[in-house]
Amino acid sequence: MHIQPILASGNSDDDTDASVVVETRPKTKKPPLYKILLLNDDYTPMEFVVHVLERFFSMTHAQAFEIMLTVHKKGVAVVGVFSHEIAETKVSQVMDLARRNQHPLQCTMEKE
Ligand code: TYC
Repeated sequence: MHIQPILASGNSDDDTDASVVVETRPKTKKPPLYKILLLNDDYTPMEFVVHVLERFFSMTHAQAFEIMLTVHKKGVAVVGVFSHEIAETKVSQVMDLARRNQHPLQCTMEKE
């Protein structure tokens, strides 16, 4: 939704136009949020995925195990929702750890 200043305009278009801002509503656009998605694959060990969810998404072991199983069964799950910068950092951290451990785990982000 666009919010614009409300203008009171005397006439339309010339130099004598004495347009005056009579009211503005405060522009408080909420920052967009991004979902982080974890994707299933056939090779990443379940324990590694659980570890990733505990480490980067502050889940308990039980929560992490449950979400890991959801991804395993359904193919994908949202594992968190964050600002763009935080989401980008977490995706990088997950992808980096997976790569360093030679697992094909994939993690992506998309605007909510
Ligand atoms: N499917 C994997 C296995 O059977 C486990 C797994 C779960 C992998 C979640 C990725 O995001 C994932 N070892």
